[in-house]
Amino acid sequence: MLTAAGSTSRPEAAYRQLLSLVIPALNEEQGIGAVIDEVPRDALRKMGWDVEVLVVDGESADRTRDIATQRGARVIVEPRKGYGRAYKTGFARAKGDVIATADADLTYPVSDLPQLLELFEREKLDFLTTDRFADLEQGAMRTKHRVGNWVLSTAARVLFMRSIRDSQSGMWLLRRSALDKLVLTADGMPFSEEIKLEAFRHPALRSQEVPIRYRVRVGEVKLQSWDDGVENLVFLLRKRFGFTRPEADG
Ligand SMILES: Nc1nc2c(ncn2[C@@H]2O[C@H](COP(=O)(O)OP(=O)(O)OP(=O)(O)O)[C@@H](O)[C@H]2O)c(=O)[nH]1
Ligand SMILES: [Mg+2]
Repeated sequence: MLTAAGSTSRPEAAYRQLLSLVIPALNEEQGIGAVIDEVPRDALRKMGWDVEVLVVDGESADRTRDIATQRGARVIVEPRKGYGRAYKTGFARAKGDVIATADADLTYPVSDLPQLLELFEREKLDFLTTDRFADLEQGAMRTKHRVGNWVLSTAARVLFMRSIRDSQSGMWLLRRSALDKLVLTADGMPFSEEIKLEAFRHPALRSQEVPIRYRVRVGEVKLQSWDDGVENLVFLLRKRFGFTRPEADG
């Protein structure tokens, strides 16, 4: 439509899109409020994006759910354990055209969502993942975790021949239309590497990894370095050599 002045005017509502930020949370009362507050809603709104925040709570025993609700998030309770399980449930309930993810522990730069989304749209990506090694705040990743992440990322690169530097990063952007093309079987921590490998090796999807700042965690560490590391490695091998089967969904 042309205005009297001759410039193009857009009826705003017709061009608005929805971004869903999905956050899995298990006993994260120290971080969840600040993560939700960090969402740069005004900057995103100016870019034409509304935001819904979905917190997928694993029956936290602390105030996580209350705090998230008070901050305006939609809270979904998922009693079935697991990081991947939480994401599968969150993705199924998210309404956005694009889905973004982050932990509830303040490690990921949620305030950078406008820049990440701008790049995502400019490059017409279907999936964007982030590389935490590019800018690690001091103390953000203990040596043990850094070595483990390096081993897992290298194994993923070698086994799948994809140039992913950080196979364990938990901040992604995903176009809803790409979701159906990804075979996501993992219920636990391996979900993180699985979603990247699925996206990067799909011939019809455009995927990219971009550097981010990774910050020191608030709240209690849940990761069991050794158990989770081994589970991730076994998962990689099984996925590479064809032994994974989709776990019950719903
Ligand atoms: N709903 C749900 N959330 C979970 C579960 N396990 C972990 N989470 C959440 O998933 C996110 C990632 O888990 P983290 O413990 O931070 O794992 P990590 O980032 O690899 O490890 P850190 O370096 O300690 O942060 C956090 O927001 C957790 O609260 C679960 O079983 N259910
Ligand atoms: Mg974390």
